[in-house]
Amino acid sequence: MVELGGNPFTSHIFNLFDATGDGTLTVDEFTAALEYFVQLDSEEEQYKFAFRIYDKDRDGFISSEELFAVLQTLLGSTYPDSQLEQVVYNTMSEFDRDGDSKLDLQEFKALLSRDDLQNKFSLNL
Ligand SMILES: [Ca+2]
Ligand SMILES: [Ca+2]
Repeated sequence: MVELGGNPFTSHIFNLFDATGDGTLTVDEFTAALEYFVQLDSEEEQYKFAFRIYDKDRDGFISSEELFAVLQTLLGSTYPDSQLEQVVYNTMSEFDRDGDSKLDLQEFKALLSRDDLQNKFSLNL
């Protein structure tokens, strides 16, 4: 049983993953969600699915705050906020190609296409 805190990201991810709707996320539900993700037909579908998880206000962009929120949920128990902020900063510096301080789907794809980052971002799911 995975218990997550009461922040907005939590309810968002519950809506996506909490099959029983009981407000908690079982390991089975989490595994099922990940299997669904892996089995999505095309790479394009996988990217869009992942993008939806990060883009919690659904404005079509991943902001620094949204990226940080995901990292904190996934890695917050392992790494201090200061380190996660550094990851967000480095990520934005490298992948925000048009300089609007947000990642669009194309920029996000470039991010996920990097093998080392893919491991970093998905390892602890
Ligand atoms: Ca957004
Ligand atoms: Ca951008």
